[in-house]
Amino acid sequence: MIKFPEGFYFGSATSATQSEGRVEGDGKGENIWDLWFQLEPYKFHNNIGPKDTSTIYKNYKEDVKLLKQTGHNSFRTSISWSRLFPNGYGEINQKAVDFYKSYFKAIKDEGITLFMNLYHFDMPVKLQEIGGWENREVVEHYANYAKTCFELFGEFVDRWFTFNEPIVHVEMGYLYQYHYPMEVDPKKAVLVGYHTQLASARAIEEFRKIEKEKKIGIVLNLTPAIPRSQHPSDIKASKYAEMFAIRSFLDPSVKGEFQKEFVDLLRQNDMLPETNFKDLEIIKNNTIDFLGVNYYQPLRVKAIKYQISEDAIFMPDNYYEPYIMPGRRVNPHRGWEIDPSVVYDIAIYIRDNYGNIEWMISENGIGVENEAKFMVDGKIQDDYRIEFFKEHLTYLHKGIEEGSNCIGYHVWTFIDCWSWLNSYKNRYGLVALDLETEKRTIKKSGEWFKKLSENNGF
Ligand code: BGP
Repeated sequence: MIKFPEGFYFGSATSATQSEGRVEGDGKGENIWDLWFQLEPYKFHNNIGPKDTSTIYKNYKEDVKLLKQTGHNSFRTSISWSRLFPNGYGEINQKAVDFYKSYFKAIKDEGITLFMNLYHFDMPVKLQEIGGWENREVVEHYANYAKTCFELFGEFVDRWFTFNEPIVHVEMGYLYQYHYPMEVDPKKAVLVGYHTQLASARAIEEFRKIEKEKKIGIVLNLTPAIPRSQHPSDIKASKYAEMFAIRSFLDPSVKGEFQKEFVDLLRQNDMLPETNFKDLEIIKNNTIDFLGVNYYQPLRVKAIKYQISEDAIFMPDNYYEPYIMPGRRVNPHRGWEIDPSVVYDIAIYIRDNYGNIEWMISENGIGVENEAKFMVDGKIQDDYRIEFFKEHLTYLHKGIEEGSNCIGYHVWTFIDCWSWLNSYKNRYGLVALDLETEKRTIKKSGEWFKKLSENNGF
């Protein structure tokens, strides 16, 4: 049997926008997802927008019972900035305060450790209108929002995260057009990334003034880049991939400093934002206590094939190309490679390069389309999901045995949730959601997860 350390966190993660849903009169302000859906609904799978997410806003009392029934000893969600501050700052929405207090208290009453994230891709529209993360003022609005959350909800929250996968809103919003505002502007992308890192540090600074015992971290999607071969060109490409995709946030978050080669590269390309010494000091002095790692797929890369033209726009993939390995194992619904052994690599990478900082798997899961076809007697028999978890946990355990300081494993996700542009195409939940009736039914994996948590292993 594979046994995890005493007190290991087993649970799941979700986010506010993906799970809460909206009801008339809830007082929530709009975020960029609400706006984008109004502007271009056809971009969203089956035209389902952020209003119609898993309805936790209405059903949280029942849902908290399901957390217990699926063996959660811990759970992560996020606070919706635009629900709490409809304008991003200023007046607070009292209905949001009441909802979150009651929701979080219900979770605590079940004895579940609560992890709370402050930002999951969801910029309030009012702040996007003044430039979003491009604007230094927004950093201060975020710091104020964070401080307000620590004050209002600190009694219920055990551990905090400042951001979920910050590289995503940088790359998807400002380089690759999968998130609003869908720009292609590398200089802005760098500025947005820099302000995001600064915002994370500012939140930590506020946290330290209020909270002396509890811990705060950041969730990153970090996987060591795997070069196609040991050829020096492929290895060089993998270093670039890590520089952009991983170390850009990992180094300043854990070590308080940006990677020197990264700063040099940005400088050579005239991409560096204006910085002031004080802001860099804030980043230096406010590093994280622990790290969340979201892992879905390996980052395989190879050397670029052609010389980049002089006119080319500065892009990360001018320096490395994704490598589609022949014979790779793939989840056809999402198109993502499956390689559980990378969990072990992550464990060792953090152990050896980042001072063996405390960390956890904060998301891992498999999204499957048309899951209803696996229904037998009203229950989804998702054995593939159980296998997926077991394989990843086996490699995680190996990393822990070899000294990596991992404290938990959270799956994505609790109840089938809305997945950005993919809406409800792929289902990830331990609990199935019927979109018509809002009925929740525990899947086979949810039952298995309960045993996993009770036995602290499998
Ligand atoms: C992570 C995000 C989640 C979630 C998950 C699954 O990167 O933090 O919000 O969406 O990916 O991905 P997707 O929903 O795109 O299938």
